[in-house]
Amino acid sequence: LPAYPARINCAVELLDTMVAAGRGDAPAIHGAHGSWSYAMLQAQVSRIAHVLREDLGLRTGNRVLVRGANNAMMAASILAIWKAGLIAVPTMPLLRAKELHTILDLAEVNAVLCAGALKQEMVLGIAQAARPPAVLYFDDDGPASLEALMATRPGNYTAVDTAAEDVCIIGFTSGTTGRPKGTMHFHRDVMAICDCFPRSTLKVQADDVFIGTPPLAFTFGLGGLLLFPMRFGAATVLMEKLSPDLLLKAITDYRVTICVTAPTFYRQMAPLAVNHDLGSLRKSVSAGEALSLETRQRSQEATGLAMIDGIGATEMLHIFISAADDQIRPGATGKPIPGYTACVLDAAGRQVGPGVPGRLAVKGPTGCRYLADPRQREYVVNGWNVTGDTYEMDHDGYFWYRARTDDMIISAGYNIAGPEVEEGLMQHPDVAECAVVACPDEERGQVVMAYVVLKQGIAPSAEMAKTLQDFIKQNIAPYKYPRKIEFRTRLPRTETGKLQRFKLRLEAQG
Ligand code: 3SK
Repeated sequence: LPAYPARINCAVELLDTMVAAGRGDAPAIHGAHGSWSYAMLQAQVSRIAHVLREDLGLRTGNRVLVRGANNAMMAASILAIWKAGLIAVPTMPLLRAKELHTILDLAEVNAVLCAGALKQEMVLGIAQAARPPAVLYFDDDGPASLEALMATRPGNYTAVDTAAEDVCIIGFTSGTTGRPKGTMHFHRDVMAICDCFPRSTLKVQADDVFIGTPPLAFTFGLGGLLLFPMRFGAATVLMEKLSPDLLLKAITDYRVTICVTAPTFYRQMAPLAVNHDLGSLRKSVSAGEALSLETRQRSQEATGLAMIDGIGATEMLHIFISAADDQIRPGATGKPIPGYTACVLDAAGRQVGPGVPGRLAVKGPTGCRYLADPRQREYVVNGWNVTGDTYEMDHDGYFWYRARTDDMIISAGYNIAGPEVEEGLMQHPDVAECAVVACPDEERGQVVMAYVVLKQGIAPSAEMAKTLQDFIKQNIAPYKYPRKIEFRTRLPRTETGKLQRFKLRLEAQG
């Protein structure tokens, strides 16, 4: 890993240096806004940076919540926030007002850049915020849109001089309890993830073209679909609308070489692959949830490519264990990528040897820094970042996924905190009690399963289940809704009344 200077701005490193190095005319982003070269992207980023500092009056270190589907304006907004010396707080497009206002308050957000299509929930979220921030909408034709202000600003901007250890991003994770945690990362952390996995394992080249599904608001997508290609002067296809067929078609249309998505999407794409020309594809990266042997095999049959599995965490910013090419051992996630070390810990925090399952712990150039959250002490112990995953290491140093250690449900690559869905269900007037656990699912890896006790006099029915599902979709991000609901007359509890969630987890596993 290069030693970064004490003062760097990652937008300069990723964008301005590429243009200065002669890649100005090379394509940077393809998608809904057409194709933007590196020089076009640089000009748009500069205009947004002017708007942030001069129209919104933001000052170095201020926080900007940014929100939109994957496209060039969303990417330019994040880069502009960095170039202007501000801190990006990306949020998932599907979040609802309740989740947005929590993030606005926790991160003490000063301003918001939001896609026009997501205005409704944003307005509601801002209305509930303790200190409502200024907001500008993009991909919006209103007279006060971000684009209208950008049109009045020049396409060059001298980046704010930032320290390598200034925070540039606060990535939110819903945590196991549903109480969101902000993870803070420095400019040098952004550079470090670009110089680790994509350099050593993925081996990105300047003529690569990336595509994939994770939102730019999730650090998996931000790195895999924007920062990694930019670090190498490569191109990315950012898709606002996603379906397996659309993605496969785009692979053909843009001659894509690297696909980055979660196992669920690979499973959906596999049977459709025969209808598409995937001859340009060189690599497929799978992360965000555990990759089963079956999915690896099905995908390999469909594309002819050995999948590059990986595990990352918002706390670590990106992937820290992976394997590619002849290093792949099907079933294992891989080995710590150069720069990182990993081990397995027992319940007392002691390292255990090969073949013994325990908590996966990792250290390296990036690490967990929660924003004002006491859970920091649980995540970082003796210098190790202790993840929520149970792993086993083998004698060759490969790491094998075993299970989630906590209440997190990973469905189609989305992290969903069971307790948050429980809280949502409890808001419904007909629900007396409930418990939410993961249920294994062939298609999505896991799905959210709710065991619900209805209030006296309310009859369980398919309509009632549908009502509860719709209720959750309206109140929290729709991808969190319980796809399975089972009505019970009571839930298993200890003598002291503590819910025995583990019993339900076992039941859900069949
Ligand atoms: O494995 C994950 O879930 C992940 C999380 C954050 C960033 C990157 C990855 C792969």
